[in-house]
Parts: sequence; structure tokens; C-alpha cells
Amino acid sequence: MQPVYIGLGSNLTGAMGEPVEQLKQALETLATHSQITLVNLSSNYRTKAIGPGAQPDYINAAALIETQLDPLDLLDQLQFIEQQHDRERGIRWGARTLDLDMLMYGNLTINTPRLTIPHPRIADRAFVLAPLLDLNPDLSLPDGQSVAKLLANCPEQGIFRL
Ligand code: A4P
Ligand code: MG
Repeated sequence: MQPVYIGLGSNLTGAMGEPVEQLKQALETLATHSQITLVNLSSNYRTKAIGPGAQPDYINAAALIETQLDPLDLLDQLQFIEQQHDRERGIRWGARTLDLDMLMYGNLTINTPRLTIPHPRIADRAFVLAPLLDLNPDLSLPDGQSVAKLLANCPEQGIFRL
């Protein structure tokens, strides 16, 4: 079993409801998978969108799971859940009903066209670092950088714990 950190984000209402509801539903679906155990969940955060144009604020959170699925099978599962939530892929960093990112998979480093682990933009994004810190205050990236220190070094990005 590998400990895996998943980042969740939503800033559009879809058929599954408002952003907070979308995150809740996605976590319930994850937890019902026979090879995934939901271990812990961060607070929800309201965060200013990083991306093009005027976008609604996001709701962001992170989850710690344990799984026997290998990284690509887990990615398939995350993308399947995004599809159930009517996720449309258009503009990069555009608004979305649900984004499920694999932030870390154990201490693995993966660099393939389909999957980069740890997620390449963890280190400078407060909306990822703050929920991760809720889950594990002593967490470090595989290269040894402390999540707490990275968050302390982030410029103010307008994130509010709900
Ligand atoms: N992919 C590679 N590595 C991973 C990984 N570790 N986890 C590939 C998940 N997917 C990974 O992702 C594009 C492709 O990345 C996937 O097909 C997968 O094979 P996507 O979800 O289709 O597109 P995206 O999310 O728009 O692209 P990207 O570049 O991953 O965006 P980010 O970095 O996820 O940023 N602002 C706030 N406040 N809160 C947010 O949550 N999110 C984003 C998206 C932008 N601004 C935000 C937030
Ligand atoms: Mg993504």
C-alpha cells in the first residue's frame, strides 16, 4: 500500500452541484473503490483562481489515500471521476467543475508524458500546500523540500480556510 496525496479543486457548479458538493461527491466515489482507502481529509479552502481571465474562486482541498493501484491506474480512476463530473478540457488553467491531481505518490518521482509526480506546480501554490500541511505537518517532497517552508515562502495568494 502506498500513501498518495490527491489535490481537489472546483470553481464551477455542475450537474453534481456546487464546488463544495462536487468535492464531497468525488471523495465518496474514491472511497468506494475496492483498492482505495481514504485515510484523511484536509479542510476546504476558498482560493483566488490562478489562471486566465476572470474566474470564480476555487474550493480546494487535499486527501491522503492508500492504494494498491499503480500510478497510471490511479490516474485513470481520477480522470474517470472527473468525467462523471462533466469535466470539460478547454483552456489551460480554465474554470472547471472538478480537477483531481495526483500530488505525490509515496516517494516516487515520475516523468512521463501522461504523468508527472510530484505534481510539477506544488512548490509555489499555496492552494495546494496549505491543504497538504493539514494532512501532515511534517511532510516533505521527495527532493527533501519541506511543505511548511514552501508555504511560508509563498507570496500571499488569497486562500481562506473554510
Ligand atoms: N498529468 C500529468 N501529471 C499529472 C498529475 N500528477 N496529476 C496530466 C494529474 N494529471 C497529471 O491535466 C492535463 C494532463 O496532465 C492530464 O491529462 C494528465 O495526463 P488536466 O487536468 O486535463 O488539465 P489542467 O488541470 O488544466 O492542466 P494542469 O496544467 O494540470 O493544471 P493544474 O496545474 O492542475 O492547474 N487556481 C486555484 N485557486 N485552484 C486550483 O485548483 N487549478 C488550476 C489547474 C489552475 N488554477 C487554479 C487551480
Ligand atoms: Mg489537473
